[in-house]
Amino acid sequence: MTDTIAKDCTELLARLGVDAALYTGGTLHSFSPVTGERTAELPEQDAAAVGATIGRAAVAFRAWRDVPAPRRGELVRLLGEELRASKADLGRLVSIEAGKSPSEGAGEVQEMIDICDFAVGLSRQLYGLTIATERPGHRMMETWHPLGVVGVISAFNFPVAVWSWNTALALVCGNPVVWKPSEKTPLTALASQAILDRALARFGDAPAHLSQVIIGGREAGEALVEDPRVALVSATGSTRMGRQVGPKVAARFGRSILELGGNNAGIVCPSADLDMALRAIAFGAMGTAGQRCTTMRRLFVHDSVYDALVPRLIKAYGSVSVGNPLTTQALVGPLVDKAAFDAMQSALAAAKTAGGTVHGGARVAEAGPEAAFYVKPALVEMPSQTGPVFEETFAPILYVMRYTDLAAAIEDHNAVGAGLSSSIFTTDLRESELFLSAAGSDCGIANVNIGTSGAEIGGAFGGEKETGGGRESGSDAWKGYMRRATNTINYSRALPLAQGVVFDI
Ligand code: UN1
Repeated sequence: MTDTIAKDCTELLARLGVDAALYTGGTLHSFSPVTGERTAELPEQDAAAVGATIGRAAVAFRAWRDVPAPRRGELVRLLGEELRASKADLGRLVSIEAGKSPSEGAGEVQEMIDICDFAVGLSRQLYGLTIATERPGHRMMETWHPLGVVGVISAFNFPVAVWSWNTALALVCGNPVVWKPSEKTPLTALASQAILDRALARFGDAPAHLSQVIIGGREAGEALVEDPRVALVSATGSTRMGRQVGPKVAARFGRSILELGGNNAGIVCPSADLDMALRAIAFGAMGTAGQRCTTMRRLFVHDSVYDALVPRLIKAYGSVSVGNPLTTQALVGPLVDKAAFDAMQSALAAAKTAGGTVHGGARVAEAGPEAAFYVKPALVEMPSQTGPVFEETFAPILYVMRYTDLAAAIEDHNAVGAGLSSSIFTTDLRESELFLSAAGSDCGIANVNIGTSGAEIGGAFGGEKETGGGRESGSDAWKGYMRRATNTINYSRALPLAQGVVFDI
C-alpha cells in the first residue's frame, strides 16, 4: 500500500504537467488522508518571497486591465477546455489529497468547468447602469473597472473548485490572482496552476504572472493578507480564520470576501416526501464525510413524522459504505486527519453528556492503515438544541431534534452563529414560503426539498453572520471583483448644479 499513493501521485502530477522540483526536497510535507502516507515535500515561500510574488502580480495587473473583457474571457474559455481534458487526472488527485469519493472528486472538477463556462459568458456582460439625471443635457452611468490583485486563500475540503470560482471571475474582471492553498492540499493547487499555464500558453499574449501559487504556512498567508497591494482577499475556511483575516484586511481598507463556517440545518415538515427527504439528508449529512462547509449538521423533524423517518435514517447511517476512495466505490471516504477525528470524538462525547443518543461515529479501522481516519458517520438524537449542536464540527455528525411548531423550529434553526445553508422538506406551500420569507431562514442559501450542500455555480454562494457575508461564484458576485465608478457627463453648454444650488461667479 505504502508506495502506491506516492507513486500514483507522482504519475498524476507528471501527466498534469507539474515540475517535480515544486514538490521534492522541501519543508512542507503533504499527506494523503486515504492512507495517511506522505505524498510530497514542497519548498515553501517565506514572507519576502510572497511580497515578490505580489509585486509580479501588480505588474501583470497593469497590462491585464487593458485587455478587453471578452478577450480575457477567451483565456477562461481555454482554461475550461484544459480542465475538461484533465478532468479524470485532477479528479483523482483531489481524491488522493482530500479523500473524496471518485464521483465527488470528478464533481469538483466539473464545478470548475461550470464556473469557466459561466465566466466566459460574463466576460461580455459586465454591465453598468445608465441612470436618469436631474440636470438637462447630462448623462449619468456607471462603469465597472478591474480592481487589482486578488488573493485567494482556500481550504482543504474544496481544494480546487473554490480557487476556480475566484480565478475565473477575477480573470474576466481584469485581475491577476495570487493563491495560497491549504497546507493540506498543495498538490492539487500546483496541478491547477499547471492546467492554467497550458491555457495561458495557448492564449499567447497574456502578461506573465497572471496567476501564481504560494506554497507555505501561516507566515505566507499573513503576508498575503497584510499586503496593501492585494486589493481583494477572498478567504475560505473556519470562522476562527475569518476573525483574523477580516479585521486585518479591513484595517488597510482592503476588500474581503469571507466564506467561513456553516452549521446548516434541515427542517422536515409533516407533509414532506419522506423518501426524498431521506436521500437528500443522507447526501447532505454524510457526503464528503461531513467535510463540506454546506454539510447538513442539524435536523429538525416534526413530531408526527419523526418515527417514520428517523429509524430509517439511522438504518442508512448503519449501512453506508465507508472506505478507500481510490480502491473502492465507498460513498464515505476518510476524515482529513487525526485532529478531525479527535474533534469528532469530543463532540460526540459532549453530545452524550448533553443527553444525546449517539448512533454510529466509531472508527472503521479495517478501511485503512493506522495513520488514516475512517469513521462511521454519526446521527445523534438530541433532546433539544444544546451543547455541541451550536458548534460546527467538521466531521459527519448530524444532530436530530423533534419539533411541533414550525415558527419555533425556524427560531431554533436561526439560533446558531453561522448562516450559510438551509433546507425545508415540505409539500405545503405555506410552509415553504414562510421558510423562504424575511421571517424564515436567515442563511445565504435556503432550499426546498433538496439538501443543504451541492449548490450550483449559477447562484451566488455564501452566507450571513459568522459565515462572513461574502458571495462568490454566480449571479452578480463578479461585482466584488471590480470597482464601480459613477460617471456624470455634461453635453450641454450650461452648467446647472445638482440640488438646485446656485453659485454664479
Ligand atoms: C465548501 O464546502 O467550501 O455547495 C464549498 C456545495 C459545493 C461547494 C462547497 N458546491 O456543497
